[in-house]
Amino acid sequence: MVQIENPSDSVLFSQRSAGRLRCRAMATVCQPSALIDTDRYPIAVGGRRRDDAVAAVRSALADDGCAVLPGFLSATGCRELLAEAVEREPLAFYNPANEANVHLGDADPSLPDDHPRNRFFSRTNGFVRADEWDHTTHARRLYDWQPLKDFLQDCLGKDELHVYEDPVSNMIVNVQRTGQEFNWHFDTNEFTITMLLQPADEGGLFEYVPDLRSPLDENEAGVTAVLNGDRTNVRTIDLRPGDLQFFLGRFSLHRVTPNGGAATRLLLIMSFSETSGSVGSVQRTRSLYGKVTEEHLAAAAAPVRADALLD
Ligand SMILES: O=C(O)CCC(=O)C(=O)O
Repeated sequence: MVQIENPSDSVLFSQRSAGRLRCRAMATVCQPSALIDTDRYPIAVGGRRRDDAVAAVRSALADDGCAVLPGFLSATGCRELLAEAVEREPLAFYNPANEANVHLGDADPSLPDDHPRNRFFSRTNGFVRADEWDHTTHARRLYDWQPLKDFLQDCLGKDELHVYEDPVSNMIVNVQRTGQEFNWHFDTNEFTITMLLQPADEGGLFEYVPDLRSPLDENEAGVTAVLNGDRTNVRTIDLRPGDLQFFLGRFSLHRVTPNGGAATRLLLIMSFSETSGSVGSVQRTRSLYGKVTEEHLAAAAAPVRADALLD
């Protein structure tokens, strides 16, 4: 049942339950706040519980580059965001190459064969692109909701936070069907915000190695050790549906282990940026999402980057 908070907010939307289309009807989309468990996380109002959540995230991020607010989404949020993801899951793009290096980029034949850049591992997950979510969807309305952005900005301790302007990848769903995996890699963004919508029955775990590289050092030896199976600093998180995860993926190597169960793992990823106007590189965007736009081609001529790290 869709919760109605503001009758003036009527839009057309499609509703699905457990993967089956129920109806397409004139309905009222709930307010973004109804997608969040605001009793537990009253993010739109000041006060101690909001301050405590902000402090908990900051402390966890400073400790190891990852923080989780369990049960951030309400039951309505879990249901509606999952329904939208299930509806779009068949549209996910899978790169036929099926393998990638830690930069999700090209090999470099001028480097040795055992350099991380030249080591390719299975990457079989897919992504539902941002342009599959129009402004009427619950996910897009939540992404654009100012109180969420303000809360995330406070949690991340940033002076400014902008919605990532990449029209192909700013809000996506990572799709991992049975047997699919996402190899060890770094992100282009300093931080990533995720919400698990549907876990794998088995496997599909998020693993990471905190702070493995820094803005001034790719730490190729450390990356090579992890690729060779060194698990000394590997941490594993078993996320639950509705959890909100903050993750400093530009510096922490991370992966999602193979999905060993029958259920498709679905994870909503929202990207934000400290600078306005940044978009992904042409190579990475094409490889991950299967398409680039005029914005990507224009940005390639004048890139906006905070550091000189490879992607
Ligand atoms: O699916 C996940 O938990 C993480 C996805 C991820 O690593 C990424 O999008 O960079």
